[in-house]
Amino acid sequence: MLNRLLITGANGGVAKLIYPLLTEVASSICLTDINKIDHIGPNDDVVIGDLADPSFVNDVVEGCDGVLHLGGISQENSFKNLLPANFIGVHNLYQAAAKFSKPRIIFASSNHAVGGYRSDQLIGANARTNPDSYYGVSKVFGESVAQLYHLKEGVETAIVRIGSCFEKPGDPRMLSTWFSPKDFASLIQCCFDADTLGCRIIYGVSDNQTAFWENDQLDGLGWLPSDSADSFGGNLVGWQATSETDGLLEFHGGVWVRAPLIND
Ligand code: 15L
Repeated sequence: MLNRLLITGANGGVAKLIYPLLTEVASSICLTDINKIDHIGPNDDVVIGDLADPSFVNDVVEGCDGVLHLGGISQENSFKNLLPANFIGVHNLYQAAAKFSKPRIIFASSNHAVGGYRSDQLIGANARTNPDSYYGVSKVFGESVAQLYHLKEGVETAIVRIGSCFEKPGDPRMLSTWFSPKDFASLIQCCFDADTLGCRIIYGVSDNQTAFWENDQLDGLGWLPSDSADSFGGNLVGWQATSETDGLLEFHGGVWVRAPLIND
């Protein structure tokens, strides 16, 4: 068990889903976000701040023996808007990790780092990156920083290319990309428990029959997903096709692939 886990982006949707499932991961958790955080356990504390500020990041990383990095903008945006948290923030995190006790990091990357592949292409962890958005580019950048800090400083990272982490699959694409919060929480536990993690790429996806990704870097982790979108039997309550969902099933990244770049 970790002594102190840092969770960045603790006010985000994924953090809210998995935080209650992390009770066995650490004796105490430090929750950080740029916005106010409501949920908090008895042994946990909250620090509000900006990932783009290196002194804030140093303060929260110091004393932690594990980091779950969920922070940053989680949707497509302009390069300018993504720059502070998604690029500078991730760099600040790795600098701080190297400076203090080199906590193991779970880096929440995204399927949008490889979103440009077509849906009939099954890819493994070594496939070339193929971002579908500036957001995807920011995740590719974070993955590269993780790799660099492993090489130069020995900081270990599980790069988790998250598919769609929601309570349930919400559209037909998610029957392929869904990652149950329970499977993500068990992956986090296994990554912190493993004797050696190194720096590896793991697809954050449940055991969905039509998944686009092959998890070929799981050696020694003892993790396999136990949920599956198949169990919903294609039952997507509330989903309706609209002109905005055209092409949803064409690419790994869904409709993000054909969306115009946001430039400002
Ligand atoms: C992501 O990376 C986003 O953060 C999330 O909101 C979803 O859009 C997800 O990918 C997805 O592709 O379903």
